[in-house]
Amino acid sequence: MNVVFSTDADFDDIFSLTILLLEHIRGNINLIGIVLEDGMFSYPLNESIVGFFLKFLRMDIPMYKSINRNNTRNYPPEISSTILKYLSENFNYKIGMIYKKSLDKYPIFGCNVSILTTGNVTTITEIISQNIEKIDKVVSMIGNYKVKGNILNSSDDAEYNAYLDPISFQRLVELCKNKLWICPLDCTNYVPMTEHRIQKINDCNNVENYKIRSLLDSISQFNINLLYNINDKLYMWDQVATLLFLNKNMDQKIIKTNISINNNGKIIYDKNVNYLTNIYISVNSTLFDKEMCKIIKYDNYKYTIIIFIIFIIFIFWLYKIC
Ligand SMILES: [Ca+2]
Repeated sequence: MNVVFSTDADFDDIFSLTILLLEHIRGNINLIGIVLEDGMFSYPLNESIVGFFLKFLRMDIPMYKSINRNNTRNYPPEISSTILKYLSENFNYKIGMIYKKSLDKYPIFGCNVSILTTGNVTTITEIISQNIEKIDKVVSMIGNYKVKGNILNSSDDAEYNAYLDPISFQRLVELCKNKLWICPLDCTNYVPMTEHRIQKINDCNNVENYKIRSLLDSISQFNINLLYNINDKLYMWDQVATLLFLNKNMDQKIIKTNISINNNGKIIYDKNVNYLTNIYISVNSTLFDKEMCKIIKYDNYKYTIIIFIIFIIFIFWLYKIC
C-alpha cells in the first residue's frame, strides 16, 4: 500500500508518524510522502518538527509544505509551547531549526495511493484534488457527528481539525465521496487516554529498531505528563485513526450516510446530498490496546528459527570435517 500521511506535527501525530515509519521499515506499507498542515504548528514549525524526527530516525521521506490557512482559528498557544518545551528538553530539538526542507510543488501520483490525515485538511485536499483518480481511500481523524466537540473555552460545537478549516473539510467530503472514511470524536471517544492504557501498551514495546523503541518510550512518558498537566480529558485520537487506516480489527462500527459540514466544522446529516460517506462510530477499546500492542511487540519468533537452523547446519558441518 502506497501511503501519504498528512499531519500538523502535534504530539499524537508524532506517535502516528512513528507507527507508519515502523510499518514502512518492516515493508508492510510504502510511505511515499508526508504533507504538513498548518494546524497545531504552522509552517515553518511543522516542517522543523517533522524534519527533526525524520533526521533522528535517519529516514528520507519527501515532505510537502503546508498552505497557510489564513484565518484566526488556532489551538491554544499554551499547548503548543508545552510540546515545544518537551521536545527541546528531551530530544535535543532546537526550536525553529530546519532539518529537512519541505517541497512547495505538490506531487502528481504515478501510482494508487491511500491517505491518512490527522490534522486539518487544507493542504491534503488541494493535493487530492489534483490526483483524485489515483486515490484508493482517505482515512481522516476529523469532526464530530452525534457527540459534543472538543474546542477549549468555546461554545462552538466542533472538533479542532474540522474547526480550523471547515471549508476544506466540506471540499474533502465532496471530492472523495465514498472513498472517505471519517474517524470522528464519536469513534475516538471510545478510547480515552489513561495512564493505565499508556503503560499497558508501552509494556509491549520491544521494537527491533532501538531509535523507534526509545521514541515510543518517550512519547508514552510525555503523554503521562500531559495527563497531569492538562485538565481536559484526552483520547487516543490519531492512534485510533492510524489503526483503522492499517485495517486492524477493533470491532469497528461504520455507518454510511449523507452528510455536509457546517460553518464550525461539525458533521451534520444532510438529506440533499446524493452520495454516502463512511463514518466510524465506535471501536472496542480492549481490541485497540491489543492491536497497538501487536504492532510494537517485535515478533522475533522467525529469527529464532533461522538462527536455530544455521546452528544445526554449523554443527553438521563441524561433524563432517572432524
Ligand atoms: Ca493532529
